[in-house]
Amino acid sequence: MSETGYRKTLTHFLIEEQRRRQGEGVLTLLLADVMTACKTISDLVDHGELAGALGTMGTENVQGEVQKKLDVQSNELFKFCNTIGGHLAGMASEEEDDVVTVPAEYRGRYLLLFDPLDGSSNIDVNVSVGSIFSILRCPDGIEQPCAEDFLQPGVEQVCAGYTVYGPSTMLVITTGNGVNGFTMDRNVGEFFLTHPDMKIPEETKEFAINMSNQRHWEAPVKRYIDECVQGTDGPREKDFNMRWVASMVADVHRIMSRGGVFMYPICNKTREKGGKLRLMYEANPMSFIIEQAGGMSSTGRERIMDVQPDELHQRIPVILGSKAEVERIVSYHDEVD
Ligand code: AHM
Ligand code: MG
Repeated sequence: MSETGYRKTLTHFLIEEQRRRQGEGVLTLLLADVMTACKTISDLVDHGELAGALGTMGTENVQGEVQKKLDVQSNELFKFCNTIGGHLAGMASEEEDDVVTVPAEYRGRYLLLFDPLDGSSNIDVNVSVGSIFSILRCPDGIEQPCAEDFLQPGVEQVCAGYTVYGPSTMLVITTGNGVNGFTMDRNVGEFFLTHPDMKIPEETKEFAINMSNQRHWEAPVKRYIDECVQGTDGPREKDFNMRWVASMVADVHRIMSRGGVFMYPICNKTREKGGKLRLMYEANPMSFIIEQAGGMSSTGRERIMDVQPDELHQRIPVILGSKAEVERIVSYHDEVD
């Protein structure tokens, strides 16, 4: 907060970041468009059934998942808000089979990837959901990007962020210079800096995993969770707590705030598909944020942001959160591999 008692707006924060980078302001303007999409989705989520936003569409997305009305509306909003700004060469969405093209007259130099409404199984029960996005540079000399142009490892991300539509709507963002959190003032319609320079607490007593998959897990994950559950009677010599919202954005946001580890590991149920969560729309942007906040993100066997993607909708095992915990889980994998 400033001496006057006023908080910095997201726009002012981004302009300061742009000066630091000596950028031209393109990313700042692009993010303003992304924020318009997020603010509008926040409003839809707020109104729920009043906005006719709940329920299913009766359609399936490219992943073969039943689409909720809000999945479809959020996807349309992201595309609409980000097409004519002139900053994007193309978009890719978890809800779309192929790359979303940007008409030639509007084409810019960045690529935007997004999961417009993550955790959509929670929409109809009025539990937190979120949006996740990742920004890459369009490779030089590409007029109209195709899927291959998006297949860049997470280390190439220019920016990543998520918006959690919870009791309050919060945006958490990184441009590679730490992580900052903003809370939306619904009356003013603006995000204000409320959580500067977020760092993941190192000390933790919490884990987040879907325990119903326990019988399908691999030995290293079984061992880690088993040791946590043993509490003061086991090798960790402390009691752990478990939380699972089943909205990655909400679960990761809790870990950003309180520390801990979030896992959707490879298991017998997800092995055929390569994992449950999507590399380009979920794992990479969240990994960028987690690493920038001092945490760690791994498949259990390699750093997620180093993975060279093979396809746009690729799935991947995810283990992220407080560094020492993730290191421990990776070491358990090393011991058996
Ligand atoms: P979605 O993008 O279709 O909403 O699916 C991703 C979500 C994540 O937010 C969450 O961590 C996970 O799926 C929950 O999976 P499960 O229902 O198996 O617990
Ligand atoms: Mg998702």
